[in-house]
Amino acid sequence: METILYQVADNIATITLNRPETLNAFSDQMIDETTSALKQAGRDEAVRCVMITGNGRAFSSGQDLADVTARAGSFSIGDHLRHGYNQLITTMIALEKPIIGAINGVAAGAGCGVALAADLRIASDRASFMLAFSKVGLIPDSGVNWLLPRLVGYARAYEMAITADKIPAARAYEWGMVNRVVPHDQVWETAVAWATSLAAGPTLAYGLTKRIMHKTWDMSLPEALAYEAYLQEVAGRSADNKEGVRAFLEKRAAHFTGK
Ligand code: T3D
Repeated sequence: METILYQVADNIATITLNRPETLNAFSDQMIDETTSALKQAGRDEAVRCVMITGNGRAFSSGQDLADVTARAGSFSIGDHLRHGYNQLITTMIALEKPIIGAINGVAAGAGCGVALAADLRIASDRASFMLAFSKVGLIPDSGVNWLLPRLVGYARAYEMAITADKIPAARAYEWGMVNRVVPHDQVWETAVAWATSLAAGPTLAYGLTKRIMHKTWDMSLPEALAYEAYLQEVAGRSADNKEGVRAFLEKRAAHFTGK
């Protein structure tokens, strides 16, 4: 990996976007490496929580605009999305382990899309979110049109898209885009503390919860209830369910294995 750092320790995989000279703009290589790292975290049984952050003062400034100018006239942005960002966002949503975004600075354009595709966001009080797409004459992509209105509602999402205004962390919290805002120097330790706690949790149940919460958006109530019964059957057969019940009855902390 040349554009990101990938590290696994204490059941937590950490992905650090690492092109600080461009505010961690996404080159094709960084899109591919981030996607590969997420897939690797998904396959690795030792990984029970994933963290994603940016090196330097930004989370990510989105698509590398210097690369855009080097494109041939026949270049297809649609294909670029299909083969790049769409794979990245789909991998994040399909990864059945919690992903924490430690949002250390500005998250713009596709960088905002990646931040929103994390399951939980802890933002530095210096962070901001910006749908920079319209500034370069584009529509939002990288899942933003699906993710953002669900978090903040259509009017706020549309406003962010057409103004490209920077939404500071405090307002993002008020709008429901982030779970916590902490002083800048505490963002990393807060994210690690949360990840450590999640990595000791019932990983299978966390993963199935992520799956069902995404799937039920498009379901009727009867379909959602049926799907709950189906997945609860799976969770109910897990070692963690047995351990959780036993631990409650024995009045002790549960020791979950994630299985
Ligand atoms: O094309 C497709 O495939 C479709 C996909 C599109 C997805 C998208 O993400 S479209 C949106 C692309 N992103 C942007 O339009 C954001 C561009 N950046 C900015 O607006 C600003 O940089 C920020 C608001 C993010 C931060 O502003 P500021 O003032 O804190 O920093 P800065 O001075 O603008 O940037 C610092 C350096 O990073 C600077 O380089 P230099 O002058 O120090 O050598 C700047 O050029 C570089 N940089 C920032 N963003 C990008 C970038 N370099 C390449 N690509 C960038 N996106």
